[in-house]
Amino acid sequence: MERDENGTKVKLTNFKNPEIRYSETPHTLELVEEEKTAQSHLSLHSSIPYSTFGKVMVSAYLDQDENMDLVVGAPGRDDRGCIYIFLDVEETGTGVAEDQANTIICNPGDRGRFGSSLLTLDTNQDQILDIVVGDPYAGAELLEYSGRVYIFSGSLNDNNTLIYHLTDVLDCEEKFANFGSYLFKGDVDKDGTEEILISAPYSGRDGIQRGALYIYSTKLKNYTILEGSRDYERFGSSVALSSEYLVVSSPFYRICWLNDCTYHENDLQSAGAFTVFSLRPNLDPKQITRVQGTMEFGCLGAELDFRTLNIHGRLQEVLVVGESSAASESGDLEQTGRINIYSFNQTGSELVMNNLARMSGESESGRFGQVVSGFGEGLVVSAPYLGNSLYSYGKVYVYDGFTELPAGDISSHCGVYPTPCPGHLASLVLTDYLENSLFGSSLNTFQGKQQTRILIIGSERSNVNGRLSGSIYFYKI
Ligand SMILES: [Ca+2]
Ligand SMILES: [Ca+2]
Ligand SMILES: [Ca+2]
Repeated sequence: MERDENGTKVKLTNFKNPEIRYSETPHTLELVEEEKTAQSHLSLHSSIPYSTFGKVMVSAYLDQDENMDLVVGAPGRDDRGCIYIFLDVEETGTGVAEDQANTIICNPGDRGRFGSSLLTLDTNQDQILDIVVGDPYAGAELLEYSGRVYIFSGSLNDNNTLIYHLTDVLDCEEKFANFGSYLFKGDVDKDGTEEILISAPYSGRDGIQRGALYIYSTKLKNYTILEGSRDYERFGSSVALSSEYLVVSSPFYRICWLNDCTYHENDLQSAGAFTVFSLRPNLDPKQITRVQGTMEFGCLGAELDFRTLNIHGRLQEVLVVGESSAASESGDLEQTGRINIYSFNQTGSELVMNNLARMSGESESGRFGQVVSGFGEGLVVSAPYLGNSLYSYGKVYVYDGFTELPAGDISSHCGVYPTPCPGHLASLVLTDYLENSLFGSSLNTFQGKQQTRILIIGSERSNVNGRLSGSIYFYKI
């Protein structure tokens, strides 16, 4: 043990990057993990207040070269929303996003939150990726919030410069549906081309906020709808696709106490659920099972992501499911959040899903598992609200794999206070230490030049260059 002006330092022997620090005034124990942190090598900050730049982002090869490009949503800008396109983003300089962007496209409508969701896909099959942008608040001027999705097709002009034209608009007939809140893509009918999946989580569907997922053919000619069945479940809030399965979440799903599912005080409100569909050639997805949450207000399915992880030294395809408002297993920490890692085993028509492991957040209200991403065999998990109700700073945890994965709650096996300790198995724990910036509200990973892995972290409420203007940070991991 040693003492300094900050208190008494205690060295730990069973911790990878070992140190907790004890302070006498007030009595606190703080986990010090300096060796696991890294500095961003590049950052971009919007200079326009309330832009929430960095709320969503997507990386793709947009122009015809081998340098990765990036599209970032700023849905709050000017009460309309805009998207920013950074070509060859690794070459971009640090600084003001408005100065560094190659192109900024703003909402063709007057009001809304254009850029709340983003996707790249070649809808007209001319070999140039198009940009699909959601505005779930379209209709705001009439207070109807039906939502709308815009398709901007890319083309090269005479100077070989990439330009975008608005070529399609997808509208939703239903008021208050928030169509376009989230966008996904994947080959749902197994014909070799990817469909666009558009969620409308507030869609009623013969009830209230049951939610719907519209599956559009690549050429946008027709669509099918999958929908929620229980009021307020918000089906479609997250989606994951593998080559065999489509998984759709309902994070506000209520577990009913009564058989007819009318309200009862013993209901588990917002426990959440996710529904697994099998993908079939040239047919609509077929529901095969639904997994329900077990914790009231846990919001199982706040995030879904198929990943191939190194577990016990073996590569395995798993479904990572965020349960971002779950309390810790001891019940001590409210809304700390957790992730659940499920394996899939299909025998004939029966699908068995095993909860291989869970990992919980380290702080009350942290929302660990709100956003999940990955790279290769690794996993990245964010907790954007870490802290307390007055002051929070987000953290992002990078895991290279789980060769030591114990069963059950793997974040409670570090044997030190405070538990859970999701940083224990992480190779990197990143934060911006900026108050209430929502560091980790979005994540993006891609393979950069010279085999580097690039992780981009969004802080949609960062105040670096203007109130709630938003920032993104780049790390080599
Ligand atoms: Ca490029
Ligand atoms: Ca195209
Ligand atoms: Ca298809």
